[in-house]
Amino acid sequence: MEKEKEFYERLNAKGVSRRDFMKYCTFLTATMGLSSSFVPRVAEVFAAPKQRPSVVWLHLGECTGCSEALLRSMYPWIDELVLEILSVDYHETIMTASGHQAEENLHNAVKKNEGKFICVVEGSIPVKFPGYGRVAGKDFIDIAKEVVPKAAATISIGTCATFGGIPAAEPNPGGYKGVAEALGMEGKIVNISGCPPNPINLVGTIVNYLLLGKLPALDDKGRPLFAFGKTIHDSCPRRSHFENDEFVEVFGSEEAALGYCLYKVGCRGPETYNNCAVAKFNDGTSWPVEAGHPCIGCSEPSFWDTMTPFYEEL
Ligand code: FSX
Ligand code: SF4
Ligand code: F3S
Repeated sequence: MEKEKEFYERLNAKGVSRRDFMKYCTFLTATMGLSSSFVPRVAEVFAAPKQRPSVVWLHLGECTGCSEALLRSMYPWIDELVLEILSVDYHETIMTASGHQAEENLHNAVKKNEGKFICVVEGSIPVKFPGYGRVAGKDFIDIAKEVVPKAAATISIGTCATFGGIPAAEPNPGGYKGVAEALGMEGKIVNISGCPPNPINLVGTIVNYLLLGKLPALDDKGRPLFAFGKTIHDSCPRRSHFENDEFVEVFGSEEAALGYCLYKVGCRGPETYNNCAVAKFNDGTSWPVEAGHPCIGCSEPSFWDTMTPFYEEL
């Protein structure tokens, strides 16, 4: 109780009311596909955490947009909430340590918490020329082989880590692959795709794990069904225009101003699985199609090769 009181006091000091926090928990619970009866238990995961699992966050071949998405564009205080329920022991972007000290943190975290830590991997792995990507003189593939099998659970975040992403685009000279494929661990790693991915889907996966003691159910590509069970097209607010043959053919046109369907200017929503229409980005502000931009299929494998040329009808 005392812990919970302190938590709400800390939130208050950041200008976040209990009401805002409960609103967030309601949104998160719904995104996770749980009934509203779970809202108080989801709130408790943050307010009175029973455990604070160690997290080792690896950066491989990527642009760091995934970390940026988590740390900057969500509710301004979500990063702090995540830091309250997790002990992030290694994260190259946000840790203060550098050089040998950083390396030491990584080894200590893995050794001390073997079989218990959560590994989050951002970025893909070059397998043809492993030396294309290195940290501290070590190839990405060796870092991943050393850390990932020792984690209690591994989450690949972003399309690079899940399916290879932009680094793996044709002609892919380095032979980049997603983490599960590079390590031969398909089906054993949770894939949260998207370039960038939506942070709420990472938070939902972790809260699911802390609340229910297990990872969420996955689709055949290793993605949580709560987020990737439907296509963009299934939940698109422009869908009625699609059904009525009302299409945007030119950007900036009257049809575009009327919010017509973006299929003819290249929308890949019908073949892209993700919850962008419901979860939205930037504090639930908007998402590509709402902003008038077609979905480019950024959460599907090989999207850079199979969904291009962008802006052209399928
Ligand atoms: Fe990839 Fe993450 Fe795209 Fe970037 O780091 S999923 S390039 S948005 O951000 O890995
Ligand atoms: Fe489907 Fe895209 Fe049209 Fe939305 S804008 S209805 S996702 S084709
Ligand atoms: Fe990506 Fe399409 Fe969503 S481009 S961010 S999956 S709308």
